[in-house]
Amino acid sequence: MGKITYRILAPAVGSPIGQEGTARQTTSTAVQLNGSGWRYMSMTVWEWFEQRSYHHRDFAGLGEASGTRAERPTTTLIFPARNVAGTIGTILSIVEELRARTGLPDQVIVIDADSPDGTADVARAHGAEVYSENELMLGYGPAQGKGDAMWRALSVASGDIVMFADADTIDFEEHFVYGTLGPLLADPRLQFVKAAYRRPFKQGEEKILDGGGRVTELMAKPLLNLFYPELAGFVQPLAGEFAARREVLSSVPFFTGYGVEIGMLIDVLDQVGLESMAQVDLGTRQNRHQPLSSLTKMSSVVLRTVAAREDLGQRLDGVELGAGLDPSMPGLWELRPPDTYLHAVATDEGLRLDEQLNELVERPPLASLADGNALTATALFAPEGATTELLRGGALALSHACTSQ
Ligand SMILES: Nc1nc2c(ncn2[C@@H]2O[C@H](COP(=O)(O)OP(=O)(O)O)[C@@H](O)[C@H]2O)c(=O)[nH]1
Ligand SMILES: [Mg+2]
Repeated sequence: MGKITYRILAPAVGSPIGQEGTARQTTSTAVQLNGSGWRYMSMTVWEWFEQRSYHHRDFAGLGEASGTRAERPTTTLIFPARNVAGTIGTILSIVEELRARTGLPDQVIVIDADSPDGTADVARAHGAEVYSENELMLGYGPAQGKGDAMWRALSVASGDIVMFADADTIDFEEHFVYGTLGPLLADPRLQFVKAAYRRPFKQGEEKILDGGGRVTELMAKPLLNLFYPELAGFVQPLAGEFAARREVLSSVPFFTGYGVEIGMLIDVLDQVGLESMAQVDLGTRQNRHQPLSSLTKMSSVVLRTVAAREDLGQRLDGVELGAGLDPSMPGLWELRPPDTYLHAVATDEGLRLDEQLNELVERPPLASLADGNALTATALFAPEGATTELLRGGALALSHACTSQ
């Protein structure tokens, strides 16, 4: 398990969906072996990229006011929000303007992390349906990060199509909404659409055009190339802006923290196949940057999410690695429990080893719950008791930091 074999079987049969352009002559239908067995692909990554990449301009008609509203599936837009009082108001105003003019989206939800900066009040003042992430799916206890908030919000989403979007976007525009929903509204065969965009990196006045998205470039894309090459055509595989039919979102599990995006991409691929997935170019998106010290943790979560899907966790749990070793010697996880991320840093006060609890938790598909508040969360690599303290003869000071991400 986990080992990938990639074989070419037969000519491709993928059919273009409303996209112009010449399909590149290249490798054809392939089959892939991964943790869940052989998987058939009806199109290659090149064909997918050609045929399933849209531009928001393709759907500009959705942004135009129309007296007679066409019959179409209903839509919900969900914003996970933690301390975004500075951006959520503007974003919601833009969405409301679009909604008043076009009826899109039908429902706007803000799922707030009980943010101390007053995010919920700002969102309410702008007419959104606001929930505390800790008040939904109460049986699961306090929410554990972005993915958990998204999963809980899905339980109150009424749209046939549900879209998520980050709420820390500085340059949000209405085409983010109709552009992402557009392919799903236009073609009933599509099930899932991910946003694509350029990500500038901005520090003070300095702006580097494609300097953002560091976790995406340095962790997610290399991982997908290695383990899920079908998904290598996604320009922003970790984008928080994506939409899917509600049944699809309800049929996949959600990782609770920052593993949610990559985990969902993998699980949706498994559910609906590459030909039912698409991406849409939204132009440029500028968001709030996190410090490198946070991105290293985020990268670790992305890596462990893929490892979980590839069943690498079991191989890393020490059983295989420890096989044949002297049982009186400390096991691997006595040195480093799988839920901890050890981050060694140099500081003005000397070298420091930070230990972070990084629990990888998966929420079950909503559709699998008879009662929305059932209590069956699955903890992967569950930690055993408190984290271990490591002191190296006083040379390294140990500091503990627990985060849910
Ligand atoms: N409700 C909720 N929202 C969160 C949480 N963590 C992040 N978010 C929101 O999710 C979106 C993306 O998160 P962010 O930290 O910016 O991730 P990044 O853009 O991938 O670096 C933003 O709107 C955040 O405010 C959380 O724990 N709970
Ligand atoms: Mg962000």
